Amino acid sequence: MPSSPNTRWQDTAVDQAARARLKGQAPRCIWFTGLSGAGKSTLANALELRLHAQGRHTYLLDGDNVRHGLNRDLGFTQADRTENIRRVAQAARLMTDAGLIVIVSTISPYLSDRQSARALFPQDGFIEVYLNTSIEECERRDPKGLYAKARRGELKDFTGIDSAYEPPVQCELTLDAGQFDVDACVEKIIECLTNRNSI
Ligand code: ADX
Repeated sequence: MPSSPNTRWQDTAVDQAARARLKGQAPRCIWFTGLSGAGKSTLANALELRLHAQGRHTYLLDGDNVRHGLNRDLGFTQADRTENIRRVAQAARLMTDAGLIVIVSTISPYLSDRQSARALFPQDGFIEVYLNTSIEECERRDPKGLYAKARRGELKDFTGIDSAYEPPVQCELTLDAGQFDVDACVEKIIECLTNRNSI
């Protein structure tokens, strides 16, 4: 929906199909969701490395990184997270329009926000990967010391502590990153992409 009644969609002579053809790949958005410390960034990195080595043109949108620039004005209230995910999804959408395989790594805790993100892509264009690492395991790892801070009451609205995480009801792939190692998880994602004719 346009923000103003006075704007009009402008078609471009070079379209997504033409851009993708030049790259010899099917544009996709691979969307990681899960708690902080679940292993999303590690896995997203490993996946990008693997796709890059295969000659795929990729880009990784990592929640922490995007919050340094495009989303630096947003915090962690429900409204801010919703806006965070809306912008990340729109950026991912633009990048797939450019012909890229985009990997998104954000907590994206709300079902409805992930649903809105999915709706921006064609049916086979959005692959949601849920890292179901338990809160106990994430808190045990606590790579950034944020769970400890949240428990001490020094960090409000922390996902899994005093802010909700809504797991996917239906997604393309669920990974138990507590059980499988990184290589095995990447393998499962590659298998999923291959089965869906995505790579
Ligand atoms: S999301 O909920 O809006 O999707 P996003 O993935 O962008 O979150 O950012 C999460 C990262 O921000 C975490 O990995 C963590 O490093 C940091 N962070 C800081 N404060 C919070 C908080 N209150 N809840 C969750 N993550 C937080």
